[in-house]
Amino acid sequence: MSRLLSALSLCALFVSVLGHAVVTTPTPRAIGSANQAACGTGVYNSLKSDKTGPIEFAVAKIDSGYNAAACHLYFCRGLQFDDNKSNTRKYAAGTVVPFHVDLVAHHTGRANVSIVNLATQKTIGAPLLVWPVYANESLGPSQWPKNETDFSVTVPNLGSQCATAGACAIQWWWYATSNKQTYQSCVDFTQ
Ligand SMILES: [Cu+2]
Repeated sequence: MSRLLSALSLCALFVSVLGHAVVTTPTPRAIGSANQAACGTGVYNSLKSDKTGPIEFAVAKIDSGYNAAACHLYFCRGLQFDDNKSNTRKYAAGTVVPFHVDLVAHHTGRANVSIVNLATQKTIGAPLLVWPVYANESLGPSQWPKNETDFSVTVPNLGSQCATAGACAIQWWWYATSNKQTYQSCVDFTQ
């Protein structure tokens, strides 16, 4: 019994310490030196320590090296295009893009996938996909909806808005209302 209890508390410890979700397909923006320059070492180290961790953990590490004009933690997780110039792809209108999310821990919230304008930091058009309820923590593994971790979005015709690398990304966004934590991954593309 005591062994079971300690195993359970170890598990709870892992759930609270380890992070929570990140897109793994397509390969999303990664962290690099441009993030450290913009966000400061405290934020950089926090983001780097766990790519699935909530943005709020990094916000708690903001130090004097944080440049609010350059590091937008609640947009693409503060990860910078300059660190990801070699990781952009081209999506013609109508391209169906398969996604996989590594969902490490469930916290009930809501989520969506949108195309974002990287200059204005606003969404372009309606979300491509919306989950009114996401990662419902009251469900067991056998009940987890498969489309929370494996889904596809169809890239619309964006005119000329996304012609230049660094203009647009697809952003996966999850806000866990149950613990007030935010998760984002961005996939840079041109059209
Ligand atoms: Cu979590």
